[in-house]
Amino acid sequence: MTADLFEAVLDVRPPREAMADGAVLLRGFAKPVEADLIAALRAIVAQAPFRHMFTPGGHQMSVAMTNCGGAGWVTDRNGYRYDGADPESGKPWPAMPPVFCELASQAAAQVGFDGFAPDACLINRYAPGARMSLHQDKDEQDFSAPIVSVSLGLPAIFLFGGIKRSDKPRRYRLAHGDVAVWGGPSRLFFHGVAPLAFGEHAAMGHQRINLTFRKAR
Ligand code: MD3
Ligand code: FE
Repeated sequence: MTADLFEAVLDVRPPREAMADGAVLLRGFAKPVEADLIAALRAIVAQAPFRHMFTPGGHQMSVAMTNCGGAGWVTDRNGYRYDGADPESGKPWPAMPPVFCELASQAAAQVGFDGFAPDACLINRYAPGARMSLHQDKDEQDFSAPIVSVSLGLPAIFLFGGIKRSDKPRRYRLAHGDVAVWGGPSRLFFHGVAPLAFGEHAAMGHQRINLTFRKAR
């Protein structure tokens, strides 16, 4: 408790933390471009609004999603897939803004994945109570490319398991501006997000947004 209070006041957490082999958390890495990210996000959502997709099992997701880039991740009664077009509009997903692509590529390079050029950016919106159950990201063609995630708005508890579903997840707090890179052996690790706690963030309000950059094709 006292240690947590000191950490909150002094912000003594290290800027870079290894979570697993190939998985690195870069705290605050997106802060220098946060205003540009938020402006670009607004423009994307005006073209391709957030929606609650259905899983193949028929459940509606608590997380609302949209995409930008050449390939967008979608789920419906037919399954999970990448689609070049937004099924709601029939139009291509909005282009990936240069500030998104450059941030993802620079974060990957920090961790030793040079030349990361994502073609997909899934944008997840969590309202309080929204969660993502434990899963693997395996709808992509090439698992040698890492995944980069950028957290904005309210903090979340990220659950990071192992290669087996039964591996006990460790918990990491992901806050506004944090960027994580998941490559190498950790690329196929199970992971999820605990139900979002209520709160208010100065720039983002009552929500958490996560940008997940992937090489899908
Ligand atoms: C670890 N999103 O969209 S991003 C997802 O915060 C997803 O919205 C979460 O999991 C979110 O699929 C977590 C962090 C993340 C993304 C992919 C990973 C962590 C990962 C792939 C392998 C291991
Ligand atoms: Fe995932």
